[in-house]
Amino acid sequence: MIRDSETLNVLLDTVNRFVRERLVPVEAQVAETDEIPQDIVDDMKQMGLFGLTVPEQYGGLDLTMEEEVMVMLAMGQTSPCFRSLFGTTVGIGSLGILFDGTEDQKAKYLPKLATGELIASFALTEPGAGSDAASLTTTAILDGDHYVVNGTKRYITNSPHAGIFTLMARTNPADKGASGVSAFIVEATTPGITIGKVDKKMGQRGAHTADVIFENCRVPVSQLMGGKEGQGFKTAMKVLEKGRIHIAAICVGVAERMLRDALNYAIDRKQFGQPIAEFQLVQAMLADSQAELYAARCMVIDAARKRDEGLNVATEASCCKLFASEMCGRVADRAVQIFGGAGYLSEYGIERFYRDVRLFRLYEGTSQIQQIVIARNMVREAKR
Ligand code: COS
Repeated sequence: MIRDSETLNVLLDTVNRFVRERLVPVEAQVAETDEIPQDIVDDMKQMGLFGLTVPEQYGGLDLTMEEEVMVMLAMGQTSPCFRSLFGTTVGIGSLGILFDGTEDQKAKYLPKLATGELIASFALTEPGAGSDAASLTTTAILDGDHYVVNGTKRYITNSPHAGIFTLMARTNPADKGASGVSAFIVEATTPGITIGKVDKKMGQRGAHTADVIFENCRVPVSQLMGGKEGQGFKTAMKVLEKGRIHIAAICVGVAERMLRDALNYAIDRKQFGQPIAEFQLVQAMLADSQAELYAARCMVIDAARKRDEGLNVATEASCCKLFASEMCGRVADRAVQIFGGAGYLSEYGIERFYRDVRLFRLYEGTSQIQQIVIARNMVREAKR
């Protein structure tokens, strides 16, 4: 749902200009240094990018899903590490508070998240619990008016910068399943938290992940999400469901960028006396990419609209994430192929995108997890 297209267009114009004039020129530098320059971070805060999804009453822009998708399509036109910096704060790191937090928790944290004063991270994955998220073993044991948290969270995006963690931990160790898990808002300054070494990754340099280790970390009872135990897994699933549409939109945006770069290269590059864009085998790669991109774009917008209408989009969200992330990988591969030898050299940038987008098929649920969610929902629906 687009509430006011004029206001949205102003925002999109601003984001498009920011991407074109500020982000694209520093893509290579950020990849080289693994740091997003502070003035860019400050500009992102000022533009309200950290508060895209926070309700207006807490100082955010309160975008609908369709509006958020539009902004992500624009953000996708540059290296995905830039989106990642505010992505956990507008997405998986803060949505738990928005969906299931108490009024006090919302009032305390959402305004600071909206301005970017606090960065939020989502702490679900563990060394032994990835796709099987419900098997997590981090514990949070009630002791007076605190929970004592012990365990290690892995691959936690933005953890080195986080002000708060949305933490999923087992409050009932006797219950090994999803219903033994609770969600907490944990302030990063709480004693007993150590952030591990920043991970060396295949791509998305500038976006940082690390382990978060909790050792007898005493978290006040007031930080239990929604004041209710046993709801944490469901909170995580709801958060991830929305996050999957957001990621799918980014996949579409980045694929558009890669295809545009490949098309321009194919028009410029001459072999056998003519631009390689005139060769049908190259055209096949361009056309397949364009068709798949169009399909993914339509899917993402459709899912966003349905979510805005209040419909259950669990299946659609997984379809979008599955198709858009796999599409993005295929487009990246064809783009490198069209660039030929230049596609393998870092100075042309396309090999960086090729590495960057590989993550899309893995995080916020692998492609195989999306297939499982889709098929399970189909079977459940058919049995009804
Ligand atoms: N919205 C609300 N509730 C949901 C839900 C959703 N989208 N999906 C599941 N739930 C609920 C279920 O209804 C169930 O509740 P009841 O027991 O009351 O019926 C509960 O959550 C457990 O669900 P389920 O039985 O499906 O859990 P499983 O352990 O079988 O796990 C998968 C399901 C595999 C889908 C889940 O573990 C998953 O998504 N894994 C991937 C995790 C992930 O994306 N990690 C990325 C890390 S963050 S970058």
